[in-house]
Amino acid sequence: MVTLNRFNSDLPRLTRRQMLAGSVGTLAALGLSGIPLRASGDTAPIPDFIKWKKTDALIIHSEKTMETRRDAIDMSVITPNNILFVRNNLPTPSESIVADPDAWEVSFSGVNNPRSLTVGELKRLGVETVATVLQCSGNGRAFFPHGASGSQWSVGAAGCVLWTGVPLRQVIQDLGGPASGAQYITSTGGEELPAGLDADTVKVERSVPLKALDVALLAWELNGEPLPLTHGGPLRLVIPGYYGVNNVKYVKQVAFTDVQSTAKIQVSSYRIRDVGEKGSPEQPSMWEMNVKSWITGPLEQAKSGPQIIHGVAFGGANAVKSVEVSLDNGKNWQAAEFVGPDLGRYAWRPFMIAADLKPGEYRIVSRATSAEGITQPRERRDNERGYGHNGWDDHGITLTVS
Ligand SMILES: Nc1nc2c(c(=O)[nH]1)N[C@H]1C(S)=C(S)[C@@H](COP(=O)(O)O)O[C@H]1N2
Ligand SMILES: [Mo]
Repeated sequence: MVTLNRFNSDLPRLTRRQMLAGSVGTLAALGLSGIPLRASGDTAPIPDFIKWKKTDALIIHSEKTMETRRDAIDMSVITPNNILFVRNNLPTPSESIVADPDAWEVSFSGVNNPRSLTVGELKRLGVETVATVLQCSGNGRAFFPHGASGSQWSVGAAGCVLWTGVPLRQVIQDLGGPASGAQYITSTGGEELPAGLDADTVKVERSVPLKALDVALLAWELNGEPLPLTHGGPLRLVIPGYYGVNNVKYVKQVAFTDVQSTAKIQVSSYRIRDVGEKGSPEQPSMWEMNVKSWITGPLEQAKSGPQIIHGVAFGGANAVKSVEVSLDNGKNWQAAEFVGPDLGRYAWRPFMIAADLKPGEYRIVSRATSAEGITQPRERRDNERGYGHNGWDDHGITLTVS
C-alpha cells in the first residue's frame, strides 16, 4: 500500500479522463508502474555516495537519481549542497579523484595552442563566482500524461547554486583562442566507461554552441565549498542558462569543434520531438532553459487567516522579470514580490504574496515572465521524453484551508 502524505502535493493533478482511462501515464504518474516514485513514508535505500546529504529532504528515484522535495526549497535563494538534486547517467567515479583536486588534469583542444592544464594551474588564471539554476531537462516529467520514460521528476530536479571557478574564455584566450572554424564547445565527463561497449553509446559528452564561451565557467567550488564528487568535483564545466546535461561533471576534456559530438547523449538523446518519435540530430537539443516558476509552500493544508504563499522563479537563459500568482487556477492573477537579493541573470528568485485565506480549497498557480517578455504558457508541450516542461497549469498545487 502506497501512502501519499507529504509527497502528495508533488504528484501531477490527474484529469478525470486520465483517472478513468488508467493509462500507463497515469500509473507512471502515481508511481505504480515499477518506476519508483516514492511516498515520503517509504524507506528508499540511500546510495553510499549521497550519504552526506540530508536525505529526508530528497525523493530517491533510483541509486543514480534523487530530487529535492518541493517544500525543502522553501524560500531559499541558494540551494544548500546537502539538499541539491543528483542525476548521474553512469556510476559515480571513485572518491579518489577528489583526494587531490588540484592535480586533476583537463585537456584543451581545437584551440591554437592545445595543451592540458591541472586544476592547480587553472586556479592561477582567473576566478569568478556565478549563481545559476541547475536543472535537469526532464524536470517536470512526471506531469506528462503519456508516461514519458526516464526519472519521474516532479519539480525538484533543480536548484540555484553558486559556482566558483575560472571563466573558460580566459583559459582559451591564454591558449590562443579557438581554432578557426570552431562552432561548438564539446566537453567530456571523466567517468570510466563500462568495458565492451561502444563509447559513443555511453559516454557523457556534450556540445554547446560556441557563443556559450562568453558565459562558461570551469568550476571547482560549489556554494563556497570544494566541489563535491557527487556534483562533478574536482572540476565541472558550467554553462549558465543551459539545462543540467550541458554542465559536464568531472570534466577531463574541452574541445572546440566544428561539428557536434557523435555521442548518443548529443546525437539523439536530449532532443525535443513529438510523442512516439525517435530522437535525431535535426530536432532541437536541450540547450537554453525556458522561463519557469512553481509554488514551494504552503502545500496541501493550511490554517485560515494570513499566509505567505511562496515559490521560486527563473528566466532560463534570461533574467526573470516578474511573477504572478493566482489562487483560483488562473482566473485572477496578482503580482508577486521577490524575496531576497538578486543574484543575477542566471539565478532563480524566491517570490511571495501575502494572502488572507478563508476556509476552502484553492488551486494555486504561478507564472513567471522573463526579461525578454516571455511568459510561462498554461499548457505543457507534450514531447516524447518529457523535456522542458514549464506549463503553469500542471505545476500548480491544491491547498485545503481549514
Ligand atoms: N560527467 C557527467 N556529467 C553530467 C552527468 C553525468 O551523468 N556525468 N549528468 C548530467 C545531467 S543529465 C544533469 S541533470 C546534471 C545533474 O547535476 P547534479 O548531479 O550535480 O545535480 O549533470 C549533468 N552532467
Ligand atoms: Mo539531466
